[in-house]
Order: sequence, then C-alpha cells, then structure tokens
Amino acid sequence: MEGIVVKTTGSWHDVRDQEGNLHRCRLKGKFKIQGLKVTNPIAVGDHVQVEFENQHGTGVIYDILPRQNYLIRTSVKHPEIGNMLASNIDQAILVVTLVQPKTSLGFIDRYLVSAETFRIPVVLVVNKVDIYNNQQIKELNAILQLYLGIGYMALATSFTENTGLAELSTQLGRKISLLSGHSGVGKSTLLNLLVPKGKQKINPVSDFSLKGVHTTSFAEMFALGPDSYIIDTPGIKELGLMGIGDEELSHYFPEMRALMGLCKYHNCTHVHEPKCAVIEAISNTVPESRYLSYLSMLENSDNRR
Ligand SMILES: Nc1nc2c(ncn2[C@@H]2O[C@H](COP(=O)(O)OP(=O)(O)OP(=O)(O)O)[C@@H](O)[C@H]2O)c(=O)[nH]1
Ligand SMILES: [Mg+2]
Ligand SMILES: [Zn+2]
Repeated sequence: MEGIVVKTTGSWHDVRDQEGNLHRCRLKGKFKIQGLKVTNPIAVGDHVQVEFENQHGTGVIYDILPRQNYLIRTSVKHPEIGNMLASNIDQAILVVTLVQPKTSLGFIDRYLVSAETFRIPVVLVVNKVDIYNNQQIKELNAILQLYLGIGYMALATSFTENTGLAELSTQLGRKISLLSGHSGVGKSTLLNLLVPKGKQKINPVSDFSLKGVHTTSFAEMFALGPDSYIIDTPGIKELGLMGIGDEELSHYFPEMRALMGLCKYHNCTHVHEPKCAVIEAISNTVPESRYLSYLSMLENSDNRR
C-alpha cells in the first residue's frame, strides 16, 4: 500500500491511504537524507510504501519515496544534526508575533532562506495584532511593507478580532501548507479556526499541560477540504540552517539574487569587494535588516553544516 505520513510520534507513524483511512505504522530499515544526519528519518508529508504485519492491523513502512522538498533545521547545540519539519509541501505559513513572544527579523530571514533552498513559497503571518500598542502597530506595518516589497506574501491576523483570517484561508487553496513558528505564536489556534469542525480530532491542539498551555508536541497533517491540507508543528526555538555554503547563500535572498551577475567579481561574497551590486543596493532594493541577516548567517556558517 502507498500512503502519506500524517503524524509522527517517535516510533509510531500514522499513514493515510488513498481512501483516507489511517494506519499505525513502524519504520523498518535505515533511511538517510542526502548524507545529512537527522533525528527523524521520516517526516509528515512523506509518501511511503507500507506492508501490513499481521492480525494487529499495524503496518511496516519499508520505503520512503523521493521527496520533492523538505524543511530541515539544526540546533545551535548540535549543528551537525538536522530535524525535518515536514516534506512535500506546497507552501509554508510562517506565523510570527511582535510580542508574546517576540520573533526576531533574523529568525524570519533564516526561515525564508531555508524555504528558498527548495523555492517553497512562504506566507508571512503576523499574528496577535489585537494586543499591539501604537509603537508595535508601526513596527507591524514596517515588517509587512519590508517583506511584501521583496515579493513575499505577508498579512496581519488576530484570532480574537477575526482579522485577516478570510485572507489567510484563501491563501491555503488546494495545497499542502505547513504552519511553523515559535511556540505560543498561535499556530494551533489559527489551525483550529481553519479546519472544518467535523474534521478536527477530539484533541486537535494536543494535551493540556500542567502549566495550562496548549503546546503541540508532534507534527500533524489535517484535511481542510478536497486536496487541501495543513500541517501543524511544534514551536521552534532556534533555526540553524543546514547544508548551505557561503558562496550560495545570497541566492536564497530573492532581492540579492536579482542582482547576481552585476557585481564586479563573479564569486563576490558581497562583504568587502569593490563594485559590489548588493552593497550598492543596501537601503534601496536590499533592505538593511536583510543585509544584516545575511552577514550574520555568513558569520555563523559553522552552524549551518
Ligand atoms: N491575543 C491573542 N492571543 C492569541 C491569538 N492567537 C492565539 N493566541 C493565544 O496564544 C496562546 C498560544 O496559542 P497556540 O495556538 O497554542 O500557539 P502555538 O503556536 O500552537 O504554540 P506551540 O504549539 O507551543 O508551538 C493561546 O493562549 C492562544 O489563545 C491572537 O490572535 N490574539
Ligand atoms: Mg501548537
Ligand atoms: Zn557583490
């Protein structure tokens, strides 16, 4: 049987078959991702081949079909080991907040770079706009302008005031979308508003922990409608990039990519070289904060491998 992994919880994986039925499966064999070390050899979104075991009705995944794309991250502590967020996605929805918690521009830019390595379109969602003060509203508008200017889709949302939710819903379309961002930004809350009531599981936002907060522990794919799916993921604290060389990094900044070939030196790193088209475009088509993110990623290049 062929199916799609819709939930991974350590040693058990839920696989959805073509008829929409779920099967609990184990993974058999060793799987590698282009020679990278990963904590999870299988991810939500993977297309897999399954063999049924016995009267228990459980399955064994014996093959993972080639992935169209995947998002992978590393931690600062273990830069050489990656963790796959999801695979075979059509777009990524990056949910951020300016307060409770604060998401930095550096984090946004690292996420965008990792999505650009597979040219995965990203929708930037700035959530909880209901609690922003005047200063934060200004910051919000600047961020929306910044990323819309580069060509990303960006919108403001609030679940309490019902802001931007219809817009977000139209962005989803007949696609597989991945929701990611820091813990507490409101991913699962947004997902619950988008997933039709009948299709939600009993406890779609995961267990209620002792601290009284809903925290998602495992990535899981939900159906929104025909050919329309959304993947909720646990919050990510830090986002180390994996497998990106210094010389290719600027290709993953679309506004810098547009200037490729205009620098004097073909192998320009856009740091100190004379007649560099990127440096000349800073504060013009290359926003300063983006260039600073670029420099910071270059400096931390040891963390990317
Ligand atoms: N004021 C306000 N609070 C929100 C909004 N969206 C979500 N919240 C609250 O933010 C808290 C965290 O929301 P979750 O949806 O659990 O966040 P999450 O991103 O799924 O977090 P993890 O699962 O830990 O990654 C909850 O108390 C929500 O009620 C919003 O638009 N405005
Ligand atoms: Mg959650
Ligand atoms: Zn240059």
